[in-house]
This record gives sequence, structure tokens and C-alpha cells, in this order.
Amino acid sequence: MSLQLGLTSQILGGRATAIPDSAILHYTFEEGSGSIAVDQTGNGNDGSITGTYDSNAKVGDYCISLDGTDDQIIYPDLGIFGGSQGFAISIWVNFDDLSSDSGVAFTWGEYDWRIWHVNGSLVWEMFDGSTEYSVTLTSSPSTGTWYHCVGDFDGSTMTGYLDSSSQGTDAATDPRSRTEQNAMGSRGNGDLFADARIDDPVICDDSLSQSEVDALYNRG
Ligand SMILES: [Ca+2]
Repeated sequence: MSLQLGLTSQILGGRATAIPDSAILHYTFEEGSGSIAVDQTGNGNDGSITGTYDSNAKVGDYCISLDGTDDQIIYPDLGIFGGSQGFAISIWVNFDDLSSDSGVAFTWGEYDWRIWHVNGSLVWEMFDGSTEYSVTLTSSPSTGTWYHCVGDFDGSTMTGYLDSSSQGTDAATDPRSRTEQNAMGSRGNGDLFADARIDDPVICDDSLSQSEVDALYNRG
């Protein structure tokens, strides 16, 4: 356990900035160059970056700037979502342009989930094959503002957090992610490209407590 904590925690700016033990993917983008986002959890879920390292970061020294045209980060099939255990995703986003719908973090397939900008709102959404479930994180996002978005599912209820505050819940059923397309900054199939910066995405294979959400928010 202590080794696990050592691998998934770090001290930043003198402040303990713990990543949840349930994290199975975490990108810091602190590589600063290259096209590989190294998974900091040690699970080998590295991402493929099409985008630009940007020093106007929210956590650490670098984030990834996406151009809204064809940039995205593709992450691998995580394979273990669903069931009663739940899952969660945490990500920072700062939009340069909000004139069109765009993906922030997506798993797209027959069943899916996503944090995205749609119809003017920033939304946490899940789809179980027949019904869409959603929690609006904010109905009036602004450009040039960092937002900490958390989409959480505990096996029966989804909760959306914006800047560590719950924005509501929705009863939902297991989306059983098929993970055909897994992307940040797009839908992963050639559309919904975000003109935005993103930083410090974390995906967990368990629901998050408020204190875990707070710890992720306090990294920024
Ligand atoms: Ca960073």
C-alpha cells in the first residue's frame, strides 16, 4: 500500500496533492515535448498526443493546447468500467472557443460517457444504449477560464462536480463502456474537436468521495 501511495502521490508546491488510489490513468503533461502522455499511475495507459505543449498550465508547468481542428489525445481501452463499483474522471479544461460543441473527455461507442460542451453547456453525460443521463456542470461556460470537471458514477447514481462543488445527480445505469474510441479534446472519431487547453486528467475505476474530489481540485 505504501508503495502504491508513493507511486500515485506527489508533492507540488509544498502541498500534498494525492491522486486517488483508484486512479488507473493520470496524465500530467509534464513531459514538455513529444507525443506520448505517460500514465503516471504505473498502469501503462499512455496516451497519444496531437497538440501543443503550453506553459499556461493549471497543474505544474505544462498543459496541452488543442487547436479545435484536429488535435486530440487518444487514450487506450481501459477495459474495466462498469458494474457496481463505478468509475470517475477528473479533468481541467480552459476553452479558447465555445462557438461549437466539443468533447473534453470521451468514451464513445454503443454505450458511452463523456464530459463535453454541448448546446452551450458543459455537461457530464452517460448513455446506456437506450437512455442518456446527464448532469449540467455549468450552463454558461466562459472562454479563458479554467474549469475543474469531475464526472462520477457510483454504480447507480452519477454526480457532476465543477470546481469541487456538486452540481447535481442523476440516477443512471451502468454504461458498460465499450471503449471503441477514447479521446480527450474530441469524440475520438474525427469530430467534436475542442479549441481548448486541458490538464491533469485522471480516470479512476471507483467512485470518488468529496475529499478525493477536493484533493484533485486542490492540485490546480
Ligand atoms: Ca500539467
